[in-house]
This record gives sequence, C-alpha cells and structure tokens, in this order.
Amino acid sequence: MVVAAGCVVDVEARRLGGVADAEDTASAASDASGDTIAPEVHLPGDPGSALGGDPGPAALVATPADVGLDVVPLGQSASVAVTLANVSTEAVAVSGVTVTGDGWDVDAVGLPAALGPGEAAAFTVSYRSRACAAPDGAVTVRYGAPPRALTIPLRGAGAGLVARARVVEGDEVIPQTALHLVGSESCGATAYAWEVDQPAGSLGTFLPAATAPDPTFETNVAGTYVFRLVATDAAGARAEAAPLTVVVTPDELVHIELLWRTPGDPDETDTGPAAGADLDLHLLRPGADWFDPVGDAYWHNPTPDWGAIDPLVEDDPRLERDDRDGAGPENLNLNALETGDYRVGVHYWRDPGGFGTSYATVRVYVAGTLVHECRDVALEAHDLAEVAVIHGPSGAVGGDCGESVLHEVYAPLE
Ligand SMILES: [Ca+2]
Ligand SMILES: [Ca+2]
Ligand SMILES: [Ca+2]
Ligand SMILES: [Ca+2]
Repeated sequence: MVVAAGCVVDVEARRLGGVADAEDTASAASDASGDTIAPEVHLPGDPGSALGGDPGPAALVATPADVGLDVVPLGQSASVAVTLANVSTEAVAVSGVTVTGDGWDVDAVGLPAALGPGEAAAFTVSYRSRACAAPDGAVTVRYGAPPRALTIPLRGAGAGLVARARVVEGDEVIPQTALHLVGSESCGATAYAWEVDQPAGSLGTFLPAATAPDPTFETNVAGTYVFRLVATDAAGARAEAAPLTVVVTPDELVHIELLWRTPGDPDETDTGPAAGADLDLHLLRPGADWFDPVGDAYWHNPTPDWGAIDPLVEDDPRLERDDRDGAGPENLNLNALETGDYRVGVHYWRDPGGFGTSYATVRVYVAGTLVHECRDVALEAHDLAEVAVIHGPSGAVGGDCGESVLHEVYAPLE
C-alpha cells in the first residue's frame, strides 16, 4: 500500500494497559538475549517460518502492511499511522517497536503493552527528508512469547526536483579566485543553467559552460557577484536555487583595476592573438616617466624592485593580471607607499583587429575600499591617458580621468 505524504490512516486505537516504549524495548528484544525471534508475518493464518518449531498463525496484523511515501520535499516531514490488530483469540504482549533507515522514525509511545483478542491500536511512522532519494527502512514489532517479529517494510520517498547551489570558496574572496560552484547536489535535475550578475564591466564566464552542473568562475574584478541556478528535470519542470552572493575584496594596500569595452569588437570575450583591443595598465613610481625600465610597472615590467632591495619586504608592485585580447581586466597591486605621487595610466597599445575606439574604466582600491573610479575614458590606438594619482604614504587618491591624453605613444620595444 502506498500512502501519500502527510496522509494518515485513521484507526481506532485503544489503550489496554501499560505503554510499550520503542527505545527501551529495542535492546531488550535483541537477538543477543538468546531469544528466538520468528520471522516476518503479515497475514492471519500465515504459518511463517517453521524453523525451530511452528510458531502458529500470526497474532498481530499491520495495516498498512508496508509504507511507501510519495515526494517529501527536503527538510519536510511526512507521517503515516500504522494499525496493529490482534487477530488471535488470546491477549498478545507487545515487547518492542523499532525502526531502521536514515530519516525514518517511529512513535510508539501510545501503543499499549498488550492487545486483547480483536483489539487494535496505532503507532506513527514518520520520515524527515534529508536527501534526494530516501533510503528504505523497516519497522519491526516484537510481540508474544516466544518472541515473534512483524516487519513492516518502509519504501523511501524522493525529494522531487530541488535546485541547490553552493560555492566552495565561501561568500568573501579576493580577486582572481577560481570559484567552484556546485549545482550537482540538486535533486532530480537533468539540466542546469547558471547565470551571474557581476560588477560593471566584468565579462567573466562559466567554465566549461553555464550548463555544467559544477562550473568554475574566476572573479577577476572586485565587487559583488550574484550567482543563480535554475535546475530542470526530465519532465521540463524548473526550480531555482537560492541566489549565491560572493563579495570580492582586494587584500592589498593598493589594488588598481583596468577594464575596457570596445564596441567595434563583435565578441569581447574571445581569445587569441588578434581577438581584441589590447589596453595596458601602468603604474609610475614617484618621479618616474612612462615606460621607465624600473619606475613603470606594466606588462613588460610586471614585478620591478621598488623600495628596499630585500625581496622579503613587500614593497614591490605586481601586475597580477594581464589581458591582451579585449575587455580586461588587468590589475596592479602594491603593498607599501613611499612619499610622493604615484601616477596611474592606461595605454591603448595595440589594435590588431582594427576594432577602433575603446572605453577604459579604472578603479583604485585602497585597503579594500573603492576610492577612485574613472569610467569610459575614450582611447584610440596608441593613446595614453593618466587616470589617477595616488599620494604616498597616505594613500589618498586624486587626479582626473584622462582629461589630458597623449597620442601616438609607442612602447620602446616597438
Ligand atoms: Ca574579440
Ligand atoms: Ca593588455
Ligand atoms: Ca623591493
Ligand atoms: Ca580578454
């Protein structure tokens, strides 16, 4: 008999005497006591196993004889009342009611210690959904002398379609963290669709695809990302997981970010030697000029030695991310500021695809906080715009957003 979730089979339950406690009687009725326990018996007149002597017809009958639940959503519970009827002509002592199976439980507190001839009483079997597919289980009722066992099979309930999403790295990370998104813990899903709201200008993508159950996603731009997962089952039903919010915060004293868009590039996320416009981020040490072999940190000089010579002193800038094929981002980081003005520049180095004007966005973070932003600074190939000045050692940031642009600027190695 299959009983729908939440359905209760009502029966007349009469208390005849003491209370059989499932917990206390479970161990007392164990095989270790040396008692012989006759096997499962379902129907009156069923002789059961004759091994060790014919125990005779079963005295107790369960209704339903087995329990099966339909869908029980994760975290929810369903219960079924099971009636025990004494179909014999003598009183029967009930010595224990036990249950097996993860998530299954039994409440037999109200069950009398004995049932008279023709009498019946009920107990409750419940299931709490904690997994996509519930395990099977069984209720065993021990009764009579010598002890006999009445087994009621429990067939597990599925959780149905449930979309579940999580991110392994947690909800606060630093830039360039490869997030591992997990959707495969959804229940009943046959297809997955991930979406993301990402910081302005960020064109991050899911790898290997937004339809993968467990994709990765690299947070190359600081800011807030919101990930959404829609799971679909074989019947086409859809379920959406709770959104995941991940905040990406730089952990360097100074973090400078460059993004750009190039409207003439039909695909700003493709890769390859001529796939996009190549803009470059530059950071000048106080007093240095553009393309200085030591004083300008950029792609050709990504980790110059500034400040102390001791490599253990964290006072050197680092170009952590370079981008050569469109959109960016690039980022430069610095953990110590000497006295003086550091200048931040954007150079439109190459336009191998002839994509034309690019619009640069630069954000400067100091101690994890966005303190300066230039949006959509228009640049033609070989333009160089100064977009920020960082005052050392205070970390105050000023400057304009590319009001003065140098034209026809070529890197010395060109
Ligand atoms: Ca492109
Ligand atoms: Ca570049
Ligand atoms: Ca140094
Ligand atoms: Ca790119």
